[in-house]
Amino acid sequence: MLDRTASRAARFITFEGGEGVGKSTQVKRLLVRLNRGNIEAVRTREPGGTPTAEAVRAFILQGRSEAWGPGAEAVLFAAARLNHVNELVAPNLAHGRWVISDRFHDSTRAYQGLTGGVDEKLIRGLETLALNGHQPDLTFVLDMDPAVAFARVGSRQIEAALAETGDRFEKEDLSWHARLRQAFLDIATTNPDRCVVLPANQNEDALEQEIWDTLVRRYPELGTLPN
Ligand code: T5A
Repeated sequence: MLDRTASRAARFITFEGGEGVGKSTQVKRLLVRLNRGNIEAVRTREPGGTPTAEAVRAFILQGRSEAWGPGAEAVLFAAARLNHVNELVAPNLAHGRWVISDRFHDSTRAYQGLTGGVDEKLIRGLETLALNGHQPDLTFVLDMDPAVAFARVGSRQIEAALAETGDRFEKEDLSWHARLRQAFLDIATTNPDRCVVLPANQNEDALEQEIWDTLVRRYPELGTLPN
């Protein structure tokens, strides 16, 4: 594991939640805001972030592992995560750069574990391997009714369905996504020091401000940066 003692101020922030709740939008906005304050930060995503992990992403999201079941998919996500952590997350933190990730290990807990039914012991074991000691410092769980979130990404889904390229998990029905929403809320309840749940059904500017206010409360040194 790389040493983070030389760069204590660099934080590892993750964004989690169901499909279409606005994670990518807020990850991009946070990066801009940090950079405006001369804070070095990188944006990444899961599955993905490195060429190897992006290849695993394409394989899973095209549905090529679907028949193998959620247990095998959890292993694939963990393999991608291990590469992502070792090649991108850990080196950037060690160099003092904040890392902002669009999804991370809570997505495996929620999708494959709590919603997909994969045994918790397997999920925990894979987590120990893949995180390699790099727990996020803070996780924003963006929460909203999945029916409303689906309306946001609706046109994209219809196009994907027509082209038969629909994302593996967007194809699940609404009751599945309601269970997924509850899974993220349960993860936040059991990790109150790390997770902050924010209502995502508000406009982009308002949500960005709520995220920033949360960060400033937790890391007061950010309060001196320009808005
Ligand atoms: N997965 C992933 C697992 O099963 N296990 C794992 O371990 C991991 C890591 C990844 C898939 O893989 C699964 C989960 C996923 O199914 P993805 O593309 O990363 O896929 O994830 P999605 O959640 O599907 O990404 P989306 O792009 O659909 O959702 P976002 O990022 O939450 O939403 P965003 O920001 O792209 O916004 C969606 C739309 O809404 C608008 C945007 O402009 C955009 O059009 N929007 C808003 N509209 C109104 N108000 C707001 N506040 C808005 N914010 C954004």
